[in-house]
Amino acid sequence: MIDAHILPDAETGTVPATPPVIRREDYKAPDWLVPEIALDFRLDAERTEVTARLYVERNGDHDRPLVLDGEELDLLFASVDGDPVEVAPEGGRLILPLDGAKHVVETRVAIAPARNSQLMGLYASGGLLCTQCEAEGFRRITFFPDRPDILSRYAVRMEADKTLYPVLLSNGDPVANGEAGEGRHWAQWNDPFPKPCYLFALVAGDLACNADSFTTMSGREVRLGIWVREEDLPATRHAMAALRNSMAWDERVYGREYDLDVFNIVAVSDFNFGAMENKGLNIFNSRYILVDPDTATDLDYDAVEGVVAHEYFHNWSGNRVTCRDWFQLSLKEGLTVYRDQCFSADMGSEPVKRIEDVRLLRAGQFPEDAGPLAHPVRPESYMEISNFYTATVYNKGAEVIRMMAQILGPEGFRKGTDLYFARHDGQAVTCEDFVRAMEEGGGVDLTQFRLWYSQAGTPRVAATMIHDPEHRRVTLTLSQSIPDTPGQANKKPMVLPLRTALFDRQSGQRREERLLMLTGAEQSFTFEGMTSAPVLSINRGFSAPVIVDAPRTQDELAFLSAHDDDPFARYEAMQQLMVNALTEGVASGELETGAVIEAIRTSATDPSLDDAFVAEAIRLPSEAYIGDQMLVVDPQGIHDAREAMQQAIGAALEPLWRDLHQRTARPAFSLEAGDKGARKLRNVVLSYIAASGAEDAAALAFAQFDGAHNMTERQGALGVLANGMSAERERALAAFYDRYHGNALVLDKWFQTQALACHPDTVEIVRALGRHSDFTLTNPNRVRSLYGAFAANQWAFHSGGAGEGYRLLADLILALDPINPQTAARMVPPLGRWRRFDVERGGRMRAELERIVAQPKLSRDVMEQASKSLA
Ligand code: 0A1
Ligand code: ZN
Repeated sequence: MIDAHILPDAETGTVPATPPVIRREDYKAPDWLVPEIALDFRLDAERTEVTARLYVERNGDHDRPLVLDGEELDLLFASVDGDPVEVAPEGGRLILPLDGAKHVVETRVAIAPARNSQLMGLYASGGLLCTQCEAEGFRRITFFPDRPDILSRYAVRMEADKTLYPVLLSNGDPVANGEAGEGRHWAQWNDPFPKPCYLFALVAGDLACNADSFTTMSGREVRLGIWVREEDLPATRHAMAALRNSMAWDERVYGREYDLDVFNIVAVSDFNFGAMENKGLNIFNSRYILVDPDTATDLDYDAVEGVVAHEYFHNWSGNRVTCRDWFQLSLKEGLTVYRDQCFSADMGSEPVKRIEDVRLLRAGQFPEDAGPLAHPVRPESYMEISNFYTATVYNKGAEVIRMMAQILGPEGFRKGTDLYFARHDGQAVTCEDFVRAMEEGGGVDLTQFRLWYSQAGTPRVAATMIHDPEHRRVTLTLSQSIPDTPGQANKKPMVLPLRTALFDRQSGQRREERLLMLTGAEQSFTFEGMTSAPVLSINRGFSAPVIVDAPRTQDELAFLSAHDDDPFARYEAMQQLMVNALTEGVASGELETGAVIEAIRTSATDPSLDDAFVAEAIRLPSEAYIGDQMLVVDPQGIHDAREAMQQAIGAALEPLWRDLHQRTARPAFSLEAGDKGARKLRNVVLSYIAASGAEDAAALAFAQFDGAHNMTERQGALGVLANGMSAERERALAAFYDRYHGNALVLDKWFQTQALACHPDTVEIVRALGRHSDFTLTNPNRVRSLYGAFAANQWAFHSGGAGEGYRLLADLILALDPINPQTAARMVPPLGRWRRFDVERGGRMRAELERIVAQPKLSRDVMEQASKSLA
């Protein structure tokens, strides 16, 4: 069958230069509904036959045919109401004129899972057969109207070789199984909940199960299973605990109970994204399930907890209430990310979680919102929906929900979500439906707030403060502006909830905290009873996802970094202090280090702060973040300034670092919060010792590497060594490889650490690693661990005078595109940032994008990203 991501033009048979654009405003309700579907799989990696019986019903009064989507399907047979029909797919789709109101349409197709390198539809991964259908993968399994507003009840029968595939799983509840002769067996699964086809899933393989159970709030017993290779069973314990905690949390916080008798999770090695919330059968990238102290860092443990929760929470926010069309993706993703963020905050440290989430937003979403791929949380159009699983839809979408929760308050927000779930259970709905439920449940008017869904770009807030000693009054004037983004100019002022407080400089006391609602282009707020000019603490807790320009001296920022009682604001003051020193250092060539060193000393010696927070507070902002604050990014200048700052901090406070390095050592591993915090701080401290230039630094790092009883400290030390040029660097990398090369997830870390290194030869090292016998284009984790990390390494990626880094990435994109277009497309945005760099670098980046779009058989995925990046 034709390859639908390069769909030939129906008239000419040529590949269109740019793929067609799908628009939100063109949404039409489906012509035909499919309330029931029966699927029968004869599974085989080389050739699987799929028989689908669709019970279709005409939707409304019309005479349009039934149109079934299909992609790379070999049609073997079709019938309508039992009568065979002669029909050939047109542009991949099957078009069937039907007379009556209800019909039974049956098709049989053949597909080839073993040759499915896109990892969409039914594919083979490490001896397993598994599926990925979101967003439009179901059409690669069978002919079906592949859109999320068609909800069907699924009955699934699978038959497969009993030795190769002893375990057969699908959505819903298992109802029967048996022998099929000739060494084959079968299983039947029925899912009583109508669902869109993107939530369909099937897994067949030789899997072992970590089995547990959970009693729901109404007393129902749910069987839980995490299915992995036998040898990986011990590494599923943390995921199981996270699942049980998520189930209890969703009952307690949102009143949401699980609804089936079984809940299964399967871990697979080859997966395009993180995980997938298929009804009752979540499928995970194994990196978000398998953790043990020897192979996983604390960040990995936290990611497992967060992603398990995320997928579980989708059972309500996504599955029971789903999306009408893909423009509404943030309806389920923004809400579910917000839910998983709150869950993780409850399981660990709320301030540290908030800092991590904001760092992620600033690293991934702010640049997206400021570049050629900027789009609203609810996009208006797309060429390939896979390209819209973005930081904007997910993370900015979560910030939008967080702001609503803040405006409504906890009770109002809960009333809003209760109303949303009750009103729309079993429906496919829109972001607008969600906002309306919030308005009604919370009793607020969100008319202007809706702009958060439609206007792209990160709002900027400028603050000025005037103190009038005579009237003991402070006037805070705030103005907002929203930058133009592709296709959007002259934007309207938005609703910006800004938690703000004023601090008395003398006493160190907080005078007042208010939630200021900035809704106009400019507004003034007054604070009475202020005898002296206070220090402004604004956007506390990062209450709005905006950039604030508030003129505060380094001295005031140092004051806030030591005295603000909002932990996020305290962290933020420190970051701003560091950013100011670094950007001024880049501009003037003279780095002022004193204020930063003193502020770091204050935080690092403050006994009231926990280690995890201190680790966040004292870390320098990344090179990329510093670049984001500049008009034109100067990768070399930033690198030099940051290294010099790191060195100055390392040297000035060396005794403190050595003391902390010892104090944070632990005799044994535990996941207890204090121990996790100690490990986090220990790694930051080690990097300062290394930066100090101390002679024994490499030896100390190697000792940490070699003696570590956990991966957090081992990888932390490896990262520190990888940045340098010591003999220990090579020894550690070789030892790490020898010890872990049999474990794919840890080997990813070996690739990633080298690609992230601040080392003058990183481009060459990455090029060589791309040819390493353990490197493969067919595994997305491996590709991301090498090239994704490299493109995020600002200094290395932009260093080569002739644009070597850009060429390396573009070569990768072109080589990967025919194998896995989704993963290839996700590598394009770093090149699309060309406007942020000097003319020479920008020109070279553009040239690579032009080389990409000139490629004759480009996928729709890469074509969209590369052509938009050039515009
Ligand atoms: N809905 C999933 C993300 C996801 C989307 C597409 C995929 O296809 C390759 C896979 C996963 C989530 O939010 O977790
Ligand atoms: Zn999700």
